[in-house]
Amino acid sequence: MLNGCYLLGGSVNVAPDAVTRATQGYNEYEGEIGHLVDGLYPGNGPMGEPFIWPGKGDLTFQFEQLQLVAGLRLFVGADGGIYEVTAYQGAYLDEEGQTETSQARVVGEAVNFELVENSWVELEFEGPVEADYLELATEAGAIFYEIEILTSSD
Ligand SMILES: [Ca+2]
Repeated sequence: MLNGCYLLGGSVNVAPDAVTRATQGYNEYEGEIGHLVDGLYPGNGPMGEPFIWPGKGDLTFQFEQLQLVAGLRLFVGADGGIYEVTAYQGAYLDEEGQTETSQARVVGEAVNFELVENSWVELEFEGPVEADYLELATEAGAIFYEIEILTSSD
């Protein structure tokens, strides 16, 4: 279902360019969002610090302009889970810290059910989509070390 072939070839990580936020409210987290884009994760040298949701949560990524996004990959820790990403045009994080989608259009969705641990997990749209807002959701607790948002190089 998720072969990830084109994600690995010639794509560019734009996660450091995005405004990355966790939704607010009942989704408490531990660690810092900056840990997700510092380039450090287990296996590439220095261990890196995790970003942890004890319960569940949503992360959002906002771009100033539309980006052609192929998908997203996560380096997850010792807590395999199910991850879902939705790509929007026109969504934003409102003052309550929730994704506001009433004026938005969904342009892509991807889910990963592999439940792997201590590994990269890929979420790939059916094809690259033009999006200015991504929301990554988990249904349970999660440990993330790094997130890359991959553009299509074509
Ligand atoms: Ca990291």
